[in-house]
Amino acid sequence: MSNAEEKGLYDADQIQILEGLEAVRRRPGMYIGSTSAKGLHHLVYEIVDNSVDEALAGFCTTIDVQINQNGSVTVTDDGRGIPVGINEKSGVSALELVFTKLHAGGKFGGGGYKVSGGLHGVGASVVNALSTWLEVKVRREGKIYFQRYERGLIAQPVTVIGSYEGDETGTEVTFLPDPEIFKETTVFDFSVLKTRLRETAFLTKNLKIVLRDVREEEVQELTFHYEGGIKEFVTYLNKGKVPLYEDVIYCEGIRDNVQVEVAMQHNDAYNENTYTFVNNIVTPEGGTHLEGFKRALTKTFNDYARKNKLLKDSEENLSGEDIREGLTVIVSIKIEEPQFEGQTKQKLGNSEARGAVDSIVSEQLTYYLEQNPAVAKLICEKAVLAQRARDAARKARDLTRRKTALEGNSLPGKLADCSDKDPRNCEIYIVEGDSAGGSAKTARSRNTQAILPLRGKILNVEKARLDRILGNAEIRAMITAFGTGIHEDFDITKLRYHKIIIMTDADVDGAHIATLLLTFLYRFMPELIKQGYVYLAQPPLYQIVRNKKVYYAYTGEELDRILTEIGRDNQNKIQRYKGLGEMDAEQLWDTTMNPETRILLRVMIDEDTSNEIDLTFTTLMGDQVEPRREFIERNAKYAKDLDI
Ligand code: TSJ
Repeated sequence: MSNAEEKGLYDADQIQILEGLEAVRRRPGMYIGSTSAKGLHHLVYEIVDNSVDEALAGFCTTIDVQINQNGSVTVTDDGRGIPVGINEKSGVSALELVFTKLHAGGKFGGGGYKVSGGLHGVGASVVNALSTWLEVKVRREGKIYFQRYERGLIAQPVTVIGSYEGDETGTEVTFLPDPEIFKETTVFDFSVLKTRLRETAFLTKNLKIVLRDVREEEVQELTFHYEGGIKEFVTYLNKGKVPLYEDVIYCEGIRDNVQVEVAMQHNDAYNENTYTFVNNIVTPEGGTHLEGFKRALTKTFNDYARKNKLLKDSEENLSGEDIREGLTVIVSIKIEEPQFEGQTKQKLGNSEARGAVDSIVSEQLTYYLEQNPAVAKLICEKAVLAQRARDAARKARDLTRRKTALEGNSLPGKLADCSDKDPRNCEIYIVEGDSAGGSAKTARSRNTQAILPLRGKILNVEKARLDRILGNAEIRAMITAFGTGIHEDFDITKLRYHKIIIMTDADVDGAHIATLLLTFLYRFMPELIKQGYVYLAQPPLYQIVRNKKVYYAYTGEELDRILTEIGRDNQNKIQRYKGLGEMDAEQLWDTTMNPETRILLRVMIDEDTSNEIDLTFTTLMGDQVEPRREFIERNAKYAKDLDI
C-alpha cells in the first residue's frame, strides 16, 4: 500500500470517528441519560465498569479512583492493560478503537478478544467525546504506552513514554468532563461516587476499590473490599436492625447462561427490602429475575411449612408478602444480552432469567431449610404472624375507609383548621407537644394556617405492623387532616393544604421526631414529598435583646455574626431557646410562622439519587440519631429563596 493510500484510509477513519463522536456531543443524553450531575457521575461508572469487567474476567484485583485537584478523575486498575497492538484490518491499535469507536463492545479484529466481558456498555468512547481532554496510560510487557485526546479527537498518538522492570500490568485513564456539555456542574461529589462504588464492590466479590479525593488539603480515602460479596451487602443493609437469625442465606449458580447470586436475611422489623441487579446495575423496577425469586421463595416456604406442620391443613397458604416481611434480599444476576422493557426501560424482560433464578433458589433454599430447621421455623412463624396481622390490617383499613365514607370528612378534634378552603392558600403546621401547639394556635394567621398538635411519642412506622400503625391516633389524625388517603388510595387532588410544615424543637429530640414524621410521610404518602409539599420549620436557637431591639439567630455562626455587628458587651441579653414552648405566641409568629420572615426548608427527594433513598431510610432508622440529622439536612433545602 502506498503512503498516499495509507493516509487516505487514515483520514477516512478519522472522519468516521469524528462523525460518531460528534453524534455523542450533539445528543449526550442519548448515551449517558442526562447532562446533569447524574450524567456527570455516569462518566466515572462507564470507565470503572471496564475495569470491573477485567476483574470479572479474573485479571484485575484492585481499582483505584481518584478525584484530582483540577477536577479530573483518574481510574487505575491492575488488569492486563488494554491491548495496544495494531489491528490488521483497520490499521488502528485496539487501544485507539476503545476510545474512538462507539459501542466497541462486541468482538473486534481477528485477535478474537472482546473489549469487555460483554456485560457492560464499554462507554469509553462516549466519555472521551464528552471530556475536554482524556489521557490513557497502559502498562504491558515492560512498556508504558500513552495517548491523549481532546474533545474526542487524537491530540497525541499512542507513544511509548517509558519502560519498567517486573511483570505488573494495568490501565490508567484520566479525564476532565467538558463544561460545554455538563453545563449544570462538572464538580464530582465524593459521597455520590462513594455510594455507587461501595455497591460495585459488594456486587463483585473480592474486588478492592479505593476511592480518594485530593481536592482539599485533607485527603479523603475509602477502601471497599468485601470477601463475602452480596452476603456482606445484606449484613450491611441489616445493620442497626435485629436479625431474626445469624446466617445470611446464600444461593448461587449458572443456568441457561444466566449467572445467579442471591443473599438474604430476615430482621425483626416489617418492611421488605429487596434490591435487584443485572450486570451490577440496579434494577429498581425489578423484572423477570425478581419474579423468579419471589416465585421460588413463596413456593419453597409454603411447601416446607406444610410438610413440617408449621402451617395447618386448615390454614391458608402464606402469601409472598408474608414471607418477605422483614426480609432484606439482594438478587444479582449476570446475563449476556439483558433486555429491558417498560416505560423507562428499567425492567428486566429476559424470560430465561425468571426460570434460572427460580430453579436455583428453589433447589438451594429447600436444601438450606432442611439443613437448618431452627431458622426455617423462625421464618415460618414470623410469616404466620404477618399473615394474621395482614388480616387485622385489612379490617382496620376497611374500617377507616367506611368511617370516612360514613362521616364525610370529619376532621380530627385536635386540629385547629384554617378558614380558607382553597388548598393552594393553606398550610398545616404539625407541632410537637400540646404546649407548643397552644402557642401556635394563638400565634397563627387563622385564615390560612391550620395547627395539628401531636402528643407523645410518634410511632416509628419502620418498626410497627400496618394494623398498629393505622390504629395510632396521631397517624390517623394526620391522614384525615391531609385528606389524601394513603398507599393505593392516595389522591393528591384531595390534599387540603399545599404546605405541610413539620415544626419541632431545634434539638436532637426535635430532629428525631421530624425524622419519624418524614418516615411516615415517605412510606405512606411519598408523593407529598416528591411533589414538594413538605417543609421543615426552622425555629431560632437564640434571641438577642439589645437596647430594646430584638434579634434572632438560627445557628451558632449567625449568633456570632450578629454579635460582631452589634458589639459584644454586657448590654446584650442572650437567650438560648431549647424548645418551642419557651417562646410566647408573638415570638413564635415572628421567628417561625410569619410567611414574610420565617425560614422553611423544603424536603426533597433528589430524583437522581432516589434509587438510593430507600436504602438510606432503612439503614438510618436504627438507633443512632446523628446520621438521621445528617440525612434530614442533606435532603432538606432552603426554601426561603424559592417561590413559596
Ligand atoms: F475502556 C477504558 F479505556 F475506559 C478502560 C479500560 C479504562 C480503564 C481504567 C481500564 C480499562 C481496562 C481494559 N482494564 N483492563 C482492560 N482489559 C482489556 O482491555 C483487555 C486486556 C487484555 C485482553 C486480552 O485478551 O489479552 C483483552 C482485554 C479486553
